[in-house]
Amino acid sequence: MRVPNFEKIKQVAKDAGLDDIAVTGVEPLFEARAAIKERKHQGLHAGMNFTYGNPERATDPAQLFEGAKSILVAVRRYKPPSVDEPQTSDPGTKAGVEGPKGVVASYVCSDEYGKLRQGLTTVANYLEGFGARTEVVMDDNRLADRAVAARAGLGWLGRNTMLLHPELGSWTVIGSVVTDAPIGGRSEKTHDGCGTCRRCSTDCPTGAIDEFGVLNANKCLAWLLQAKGPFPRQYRTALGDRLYGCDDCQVLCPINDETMKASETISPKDSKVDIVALLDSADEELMKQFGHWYIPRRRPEYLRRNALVVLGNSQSHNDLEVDRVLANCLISSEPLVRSHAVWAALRLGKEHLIGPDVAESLVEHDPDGIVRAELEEWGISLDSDSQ
Ligand code: B12
Ligand code: SF4
Ligand code: SF4
Repeated sequence: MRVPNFEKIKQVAKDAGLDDIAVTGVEPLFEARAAIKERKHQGLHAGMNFTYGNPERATDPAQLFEGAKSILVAVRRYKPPSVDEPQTSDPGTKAGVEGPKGVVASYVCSDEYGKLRQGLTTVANYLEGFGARTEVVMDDNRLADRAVAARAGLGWLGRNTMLLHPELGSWTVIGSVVTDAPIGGRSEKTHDGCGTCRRCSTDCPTGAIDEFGVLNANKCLAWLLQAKGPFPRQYRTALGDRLYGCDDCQVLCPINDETMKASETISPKDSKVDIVALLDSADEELMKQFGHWYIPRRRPEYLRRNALVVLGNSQSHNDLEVDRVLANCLISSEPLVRSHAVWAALRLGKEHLIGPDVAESLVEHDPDGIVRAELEEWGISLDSDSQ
């Protein structure tokens, strides 16, 4: 096999829209393996699968295929949210004028992973032109992307666990091309640049980051929005207006200050979702619009669950449209939707939507008792004949 030159690969990657690329070997990522196992052991993974499913494999790139020798790791930057326009602090809107909005994290506002995959595939095709075997790997269970990127020298792993690239910051997605071509040009690891800063730990809305580089997914809003079951009551207020993903530990990170000032930012039209329209949409329409998100069990009621928490946090006390969608959600056939509608209605002070007659019908077809439990949290208990 002719060996491709790394400088030429860099040019191919740049032309394919990748912002930086570096090379490393396929040796196991022992530190990452220990970290993943430790998180799992402590239950900090909140039952997630991903790299936690098989930590040995996710940290042993040589297992990707026999003869794999090098990994080209690339980052692609995406637009951060606008700093001028608060994304998460003011879920309320002028009642009846605009209606409440839910905020979507920047990385899902456009198809960033699709563009990353395209760029990586171009690099892979280039290598294949030399007779090399390749495998594109990104954001799946087979490889710990941040660990391999850090080893390749693309940045350091910050306290918030993000890969912090010295020039691009953390507004990047990461992917790799694993190949049997022996590619030279390995870089040094980037030194830690967090120093004494602790901002992501102190300012995370739920306190999900405690020790350096340790995230407790049981508290992380980005995970809770994707997790099954009722949204944990103790984090509903902290959710604010986030509908999908959370960008706080990137927005507040000083390493990102320059990139946030310099870059073009996400337009609110791409990052804000109309909550009333979402709750009005039929299942099919919801999946058509948001089906590319990670939605538990691919069930649209999880989108409604998240939207109802956002709605409860909004200031829409006097919006008749809000009353209308809440009343519809209170008669949903899904207990998950009804229980979150109870929370939203009562948090907005709309007790009139839940009279005694409504409360009794709410707990019909509630096999897990989640609607009843929600009512009880608000001091509304039902006598035994309504069970
Ligand atoms: C599971 C997962 C999640 C989970 C858990 C995240 C977590 N921190 O564990 C949830 C759903 C919460 C999540 C959220 C987000 N995610 Co995510 N996620 C993943 C996934 C699939 C696996 C991550 C993983 O292996 N976690 C296990 C832990 C143990 O590993 P780690 O987080 O990488 O932690 C490393 C460091 O902390 C370090 N470490 C551990 N201990 C110590 C101690 C010290 C002292 C030091 C220095 C380092 C250190 O070693 C660990 C192993 O590499 C990856 C894709 C992939 N296949 O790798 C994407 C990935 C990490 N996610 C990504 C993104 C964009 C996000 C969000 C920003 C999305 C959003 N806006 O909502 C948030 C960010 C939240 C956060 N602070 O992490 C990007 C990150 C890009 C980048 N530049 O870093 C990835 C790489 C996807 C991709 N291919 O681009 N994610
Ligand atoms: S994504 Fe949000 S909730 Fe999760 S650790 Fe970062 S700031 Fe905290
Ligand atoms: S906020 Fe501070 S401690 Fe957290 S990742 Fe950024 S620089 Fe590091």
